Amino acid sequence: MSAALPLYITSPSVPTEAELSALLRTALESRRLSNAGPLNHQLKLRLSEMLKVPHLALTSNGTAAIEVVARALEFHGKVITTPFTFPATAAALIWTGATPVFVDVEEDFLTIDPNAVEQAMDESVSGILGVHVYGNPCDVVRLDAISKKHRIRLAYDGAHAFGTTYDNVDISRYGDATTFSFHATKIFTTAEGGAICVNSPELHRKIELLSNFGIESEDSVADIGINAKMSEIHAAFGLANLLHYHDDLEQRREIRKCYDEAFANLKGISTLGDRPGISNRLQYYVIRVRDGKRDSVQSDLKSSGVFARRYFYPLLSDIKAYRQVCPSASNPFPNATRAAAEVLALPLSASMKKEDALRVARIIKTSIT
Ligand code: T4K
Repeated sequence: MSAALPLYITSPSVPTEAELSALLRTALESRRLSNAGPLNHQLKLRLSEMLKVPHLALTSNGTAAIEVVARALEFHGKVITTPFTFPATAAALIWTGATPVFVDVEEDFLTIDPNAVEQAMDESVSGILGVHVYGNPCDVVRLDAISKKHRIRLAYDGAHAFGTTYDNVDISRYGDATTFSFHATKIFTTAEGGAICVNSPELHRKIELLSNFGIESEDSVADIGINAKMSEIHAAFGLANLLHYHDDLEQRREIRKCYDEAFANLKGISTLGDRPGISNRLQYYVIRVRDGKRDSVQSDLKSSGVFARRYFYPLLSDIKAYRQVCPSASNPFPNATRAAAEVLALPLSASMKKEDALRVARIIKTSIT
């Protein structure tokens, strides 16, 4: 019997060489490689239609997308966010001159707790940056009410939530702006890339401007922007990947179902639930391992060639560099702290087979019993 192949947290969806080269030919023949070329235009159109969103801008990655949004919404002073996230969320705030104020997350969905947001509110808060953790939306209704009450802007880091709908509309229709990541590890990928969705045409224009150095025309630089543009090569990769996107989702759904069944009544393990009203939470499959056994389960998986990841550990509030610039980091975050000690993201990708998921579940069962 041959040894099982290693399984990573993800394996990117890739187009075939023929699919990609057909699209790349446009860029190669025209020698148009960047700066709002025809492939960017096509991808923008396809994604806006698919998500049914009014305004979508493409970016070089999900981190740059947050930075552009922070500038476009004029975040300054304090911005309330969560310590239970990938470093990019808070780093983007700090790089654009704001100070993250960390607050705790909700126990069930691990998204920012609206009660904690209310409690942290003061006059120097200019915005809220929620994170749709693992594709589970924040409590968008309550956060919307809080941001309106305090007259501050509300943005979402939706790096994990591409294609998620809430109450049958795309998740990016909530708040002032939502960012997505199209990194290789994401459900829809352009290798590196991202997007920003907004409802307001004025805000969209500002975002496009800021993503291209603030250049309005040959004669005018209207703002202090940066380079957050997606290249034509990355846009070609995205367009080619869209050919398989729905099949990929189906396969991910199958794997998720398999895991759900395997962990349904397993003592010591709980799975993360979906916030009611959402669809398509297929970016990450996350379990919580109780009784302090998370790290030994991860290590047993690793010994068998299964590379699960502790997204998100450590909490940003426990990282020295963040503690030095975020006074709020020394506050207690009981829900986030417990989650950081228990969560384990298991391999999930469209190239996995049911047998792979069953193998992962078997190792976990043996490890915890
Ligand atoms: N906000 C949130 C909430 C995020 O999670 C992220 C990114 C962002 C913002 C920022 O978006 P981007 O600026 O990245 O667009 C990975 C990703 O690099 C990162 O995009 C992602 N979140 C994060 C959750 O995961 P690492 O350091 O865990 O990646 P790495 O290199 O260890 O890769 C994980 C596994 O994926 C590897 O073991 C194998 C597999 N892999 C990875 C790559 C890059 C492949 O099979 N092929 C590949 O090309 O951060």
